[in-house]
This record gives sequence, C-alpha cells and structure tokens, in this order.
Amino acid sequence: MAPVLILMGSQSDWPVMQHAAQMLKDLGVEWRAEVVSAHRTPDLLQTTMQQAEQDDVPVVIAGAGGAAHLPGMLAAFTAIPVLGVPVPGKQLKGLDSLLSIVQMPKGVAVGTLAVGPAGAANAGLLAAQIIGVSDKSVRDRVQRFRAQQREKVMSGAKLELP
Ligand code: RP5
Repeated sequence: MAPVLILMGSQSDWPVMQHAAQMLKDLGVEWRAEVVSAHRTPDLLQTTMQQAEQDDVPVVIAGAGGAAHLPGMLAAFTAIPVLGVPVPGKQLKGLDSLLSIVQMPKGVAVGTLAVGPAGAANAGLLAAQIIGVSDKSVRDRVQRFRAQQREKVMSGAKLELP
C-alpha cells in the first residue's frame, strides 16, 4: 500500500504536523510529507493529487493555518479521503484555521480534526483506522494502542494531596 500523504501549507506547520507522522509511525503505517501551499504554489495542488490518485494513496492528511483553504482545495481534486488539521497561528490561535477547514459546503467532504498537535495526532490515528478497515494488522495495532491507553489510566493515576 502507498504511504499516507501528509501535506501542509508551510514548513512552519511541521512542528504540529509531525504529530500525525509520529502516530502513523507508532502504528506501523508508512507516511511521507510534503509542503504544498494553496496560495503560494496553487499549480502544485492538482498535480500532487493526480499523482496521489495514480499512486493509490489511501488517505491524505492536510494541515494549514490562517485562511486554511488547503484541505478543501485538495479534496476538490480527489476522491481520496482528506483529513484536515487546523494549525494554530499567532493571531487567532487556530480558530481561523478551524472555521476555514470545518465549514465545507455540501458536496466536497473534509474530515476536520481538533486544532493543533492533538488534532494532528488524531488525524494519524484516524488514517490508520481507515486503513484498518481493510488491513487487519493495522486494525490490531490500533486496538493495542487503545489497550495501552486504558492501562495507563488504570495504573497511572495518582490523585493525592501534596
Ligand atoms: C499557511 O500560512 C500555512 O499553512 C501556515 O500555517 C501559515 C503561515 O505560513 P508561513 O508564513 O509560516 O510560511 O499557508
């Protein structure tokens, strides 16, 4: 299977988007990442998605900040599921990115995750779950990850007075 494609509008998005890559790595899912900007390199959007279709990329994760039209624009060029991650910017702390990504008009779908690192990590997790529909080994690893989280809650919580 082709790697999950992680796209972002700027190199400056990587500190957030690397959490998607880390989650995929932890779950044993191949990934690759590229910078493609909706407004700085608009010509690359279509060719990148055409290549992704040719390569049978299973899921695209797209992160952007500010007027974050990247995930929606990418989704317009492909039927591959696109998961959008709102990257927090300096001015509006990601609310701008969230609203730009989440409020897609009917007919072109983007699955929108939470703002910031948690959203990026969950985009990786959700991508693995989508792949897990047809790949039992990935599904098993997601279930193991869930079990590990449960273990941490059950064994780690120490609620004591100082
Ligand atoms: C968006 O503009 C990018 O996704 C990034 O979050 C934001 C700022 O980009 P830089 O000016 O840091 O390159 O397109």
